[in-house]
Formats: sequence, structure tokens, C-alpha cells
Amino acid sequence: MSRLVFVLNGPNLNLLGKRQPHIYGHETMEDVEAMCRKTCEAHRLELRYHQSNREYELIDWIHEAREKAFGIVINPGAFTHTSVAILDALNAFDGTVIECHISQVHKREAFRHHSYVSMRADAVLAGFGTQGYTLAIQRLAHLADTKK
Ligand code: CA2
Repeated sequence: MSRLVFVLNGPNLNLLGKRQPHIYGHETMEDVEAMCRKTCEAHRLELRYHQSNREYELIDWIHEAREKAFGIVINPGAFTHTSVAILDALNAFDGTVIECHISQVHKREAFRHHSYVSMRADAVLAGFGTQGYTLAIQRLAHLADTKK
């Protein structure tokens, strides 16, 4: 089994740490990437880490993951609540999908309570702050270590 994981981030997450720290914390996207790299190294996982404000780029990376990766951690940003196209792409991926939100979306506006991605996700994290990414990767590592 491949030990490659993709961590994908959607629109506006490049602003992490620069605005709205009361919701999203003080860590930047670069800090989150460094944390993901450290966690992956500790678990002997290979990592592809991306952020984009463009829906098609996220879809292209999901397609790329199809051929190579066993797991995807995805924070689709606001596309979570709007994108059937990202759901369709994830439905064509056979591995494990973990949806990860920094904020506790269910405590927020009603439009954030629905997620298209949750219809495919094998697990969902929300409200763990950026630590959610580490937890998601640890879960993938556990699956990689225990699945045949
Ligand atoms: O809680 C999350 O991780 C979200 O996926 C973040 C999205 C939001 O639309 C989802 O409902 C929940 C927004 C990401 C925007 O990130 C920013 C970070 C700092 C400053 C401004 C935006």
C-alpha cells in the first residue's frame, strides 16, 4: 500500500494567521504545512501539501491523488458548503478521505452546517483548530499501519 497522503486546502486559507485569529488562530498556512510535514515524517508517510483559491486546482489534485495516494485530508474552505464538483472528484477517489475544519462549523452560521464533502468523508474534524490536521494525519498513519 502507498504511504502517500495529500493535504488539500481551499480558498482563503492562505490568509490563515493574518486575519480573524479569534476564529482560525494565529498559525499561518506555512506553520500548518510544517506541522503536517513533521507529523508525516514521524509516521513515515509521504506528503503532498497544497492550498488554492481555485476550485479546479483542488479537483486536479484530487484526480492526481487517485493514482498515487491512499488518503486525503481536505479542508475545502467555503467550497465545503457549495461544491458538488469537489464531492464528485472525491467520489472517484478510492482511498480514505478526512474532512478537516479549523473552526467548529456547527457553532457558526447555518450555511456552514451543511457540507457536500461530508457525504463522502470517512471522518470529519471540526473545532480542533489547526491541531485537526495532525489528528487527521495520525488517523491515516494508523490506517496505513493496520490495513493490508
Ligand atoms: O473552519 C474551517 O476550517 C473552514 O473550512 C474555513 C473556511 C470556512 O468557509 C468554512 O466554513 C470553515 C474559511 C477559510 C477562510 O480562512 C481565513 C483565514 C483567515 C482569515 C480569513 C479567512
